[in-house]
Amino acid sequence: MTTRDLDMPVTPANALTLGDAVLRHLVYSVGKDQSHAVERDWCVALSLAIRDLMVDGWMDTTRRIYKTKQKRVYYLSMEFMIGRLLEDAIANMGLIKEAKEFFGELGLNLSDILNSEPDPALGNGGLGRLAACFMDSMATVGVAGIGYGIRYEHGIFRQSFQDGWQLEEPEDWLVFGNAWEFQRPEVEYSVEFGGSVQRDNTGKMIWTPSERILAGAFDTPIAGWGGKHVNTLRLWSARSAEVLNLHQFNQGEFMAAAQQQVLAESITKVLYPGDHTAEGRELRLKQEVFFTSASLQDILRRFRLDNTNWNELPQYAAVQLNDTHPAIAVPELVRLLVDKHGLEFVESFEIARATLHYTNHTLLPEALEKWPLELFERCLPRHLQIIREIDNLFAAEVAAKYEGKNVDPMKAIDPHHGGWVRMGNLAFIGSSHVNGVSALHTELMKQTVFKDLHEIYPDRILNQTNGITPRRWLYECNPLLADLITETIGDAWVKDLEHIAALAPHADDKTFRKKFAAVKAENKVHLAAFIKQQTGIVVNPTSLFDVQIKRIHEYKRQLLNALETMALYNAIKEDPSAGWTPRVKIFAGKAAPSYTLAKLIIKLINDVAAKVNADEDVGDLLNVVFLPNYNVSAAEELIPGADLSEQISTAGFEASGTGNMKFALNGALTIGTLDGANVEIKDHVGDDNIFIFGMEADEVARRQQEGCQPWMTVSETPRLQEVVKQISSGFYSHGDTERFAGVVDNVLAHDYFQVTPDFDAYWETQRKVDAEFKDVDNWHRKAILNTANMGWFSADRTIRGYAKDIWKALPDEG
Ligand code: 26V
Repeated sequence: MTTRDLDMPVTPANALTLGDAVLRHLVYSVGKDQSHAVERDWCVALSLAIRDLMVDGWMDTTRRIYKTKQKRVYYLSMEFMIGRLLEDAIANMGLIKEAKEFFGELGLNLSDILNSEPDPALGNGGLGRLAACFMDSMATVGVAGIGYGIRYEHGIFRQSFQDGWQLEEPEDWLVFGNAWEFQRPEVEYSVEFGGSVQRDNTGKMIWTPSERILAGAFDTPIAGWGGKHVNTLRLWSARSAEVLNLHQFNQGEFMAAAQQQVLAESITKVLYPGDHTAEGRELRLKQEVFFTSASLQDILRRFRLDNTNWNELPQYAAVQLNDTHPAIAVPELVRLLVDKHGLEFVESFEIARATLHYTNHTLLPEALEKWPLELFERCLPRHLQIIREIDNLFAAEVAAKYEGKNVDPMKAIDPHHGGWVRMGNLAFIGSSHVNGVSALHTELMKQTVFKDLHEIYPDRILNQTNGITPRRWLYECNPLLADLITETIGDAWVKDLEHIAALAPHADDKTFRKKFAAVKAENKVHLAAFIKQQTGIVVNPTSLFDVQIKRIHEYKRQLLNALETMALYNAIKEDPSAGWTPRVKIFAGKAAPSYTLAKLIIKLINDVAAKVNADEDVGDLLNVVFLPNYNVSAAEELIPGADLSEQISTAGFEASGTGNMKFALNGALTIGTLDGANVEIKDHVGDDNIFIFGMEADEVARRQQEGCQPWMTVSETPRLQEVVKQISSGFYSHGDTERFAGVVDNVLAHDYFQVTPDFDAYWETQRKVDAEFKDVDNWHRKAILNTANMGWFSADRTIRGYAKDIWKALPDEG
């Protein structure tokens, strides 16, 4: 045995070649030799080797931030849809080529190894994926960012289909451990619930909680492009304050002894998938308080390391609230300052308001959080008191400015209708900036949900249109296109996507168009293989690949797409030789487990797929595919192979969309409504290179208010009428006339999301798509112009916008 020389300097990770480092980890960390290692083992060994390389940059970054007192940005989010981390880390560290070569020499395929990593899906959809893109961009731009969230033991459910119906099974991303995280047992905070509040003899409020849960930190380093700036994603895991009731255990009451622990740990057990049971709601509120309180305690501790003046907090820390889920930060920060640090209430509120900023991500009434007062009284009595005081302060502020203004509808607490805490109002009142996520959405925020508050604080609302990281969403997911772009204009676009504009002139170059077309063709062959492997369905890779992938929701109108598919099927059947453009309709997305209609729409699409795909008269002219278990990894497979991107939400309802940006960047043309960021995408790619149809937001709002008669519209839309008749007569359900009654009833009697009045415009526009796809060379010219004109939609631009307008945090230039 060798003895260790304690004075020996630590060998920096970069002293080894990547290959040697991987082999060392395979043996000494994974405990396997090469001959027995399976892909997962290589994946862990490679992750650890790359992580080592990131650690030096991570520590340098931290030291630099402390030294320069760079302002820190804290991104509080219930969701981080990070997806697999290994390829991202290798790419950002500039080691893709080296890794490929190393495994090549061993006769192994890097992409098989990358695919063996579990996909952490700690989110529901767009809001969570945006948080992940922001982490990448903050590190690339040099913002001193820390992401705070929850280390869910189980991310969003795994979706499969049984006879076409959605089945939900628990997801298990941590089952083989997590190579990326560093557990920090010493970083632990107590988060309290319940109990009562009493005034002591000095007049101070004393909260005696009845429940205490500990939050423990797990850190994941997030490297920016080039690996120089490395930020942290800190996720909290819950633990009982009481380890085990040994007394009960010794009495043989094993279940009771462990109960406290099980209850406490249930807080971070599972991601909330958006259902609405009473027990579920209480757990969700506790999750929100849990991670928000732990994060704020951590932020204050860090601030106190080198600062004693609380009034300087906003100068050194900006806290971004990702939707209202962490809005409890408003009273919690005030509570920490008043109850724990002895500040006055008014001063504390001023500090909190100057530190906090709130992003709104939806105008849908059911997604705007509100909690029963009763629940707050029971779980958070001290916070409720503080919210009442904030409301009073707010009312006084308004009264001083506008005499006679009725503030009640704007307050955080609504004492009527049974009593509610309105989290959107609370977040607005307690933040210095409130932002929307696309130009249209921000405008609608001002006109609708926050109309009154906007009148009082006209400078508070501003826009920051969403963006996506070009590293994951082009460089990594589409290596063929990335290589072609780099070969043509150089590689500056990876770090600064605005450089991709240099591609535009090449749209007029026939040779380049050919190369671009060859890349798309190869990506489609790859996607066809993926579809076959996932579903068994064989599709023709030369068909038009028409893709709609996102959460299943009425406002996103997968139903409109499905109805058009059925109408197209009828038309093809009627005249198969009419020169149709062969098309594959590809769907993917999860429905919330309790969202009955969304689940019925999935079943309908699966039933349509079964019928259409089996019809030999139709053959390759139309195929329908619903891929199970949509997640970040599936998106990375699908997007590079798409020709057409479906962004067909009811105008006024999609706050931004970010999938729309990913498709356009990868050279798919969009068919879409003037909704969310589609409006800005159209402005950038040009009217000729996008297919816009349907009603605009103001018309939709007018029709919804007037109340329309969808059955009349259906009767005036023959193609749609026929399809609705077929569905009700059991055409897609083996004669079962009841199965889709819920869908038919919705279309005919309610149609809140205006599928029927947009149907014809959508049909006509799809036929325009058919015609344009026939001129394949011109199609590719437009596709190139989409890619070339998407530079502005980099999340780096978005982050710079937040840094300048909201956080006032200068990036670290390195
Ligand atoms: C609401 C709820 C309510 C029930 C429990 C689970 C749950 C989870 C999340 C939400 C809020 C959803 C808001 C959201 O994801 N909005 C999306 O945000 C994207 C990023 O800004 C944007 O691109 C999408 O248009 C928007 O729908």
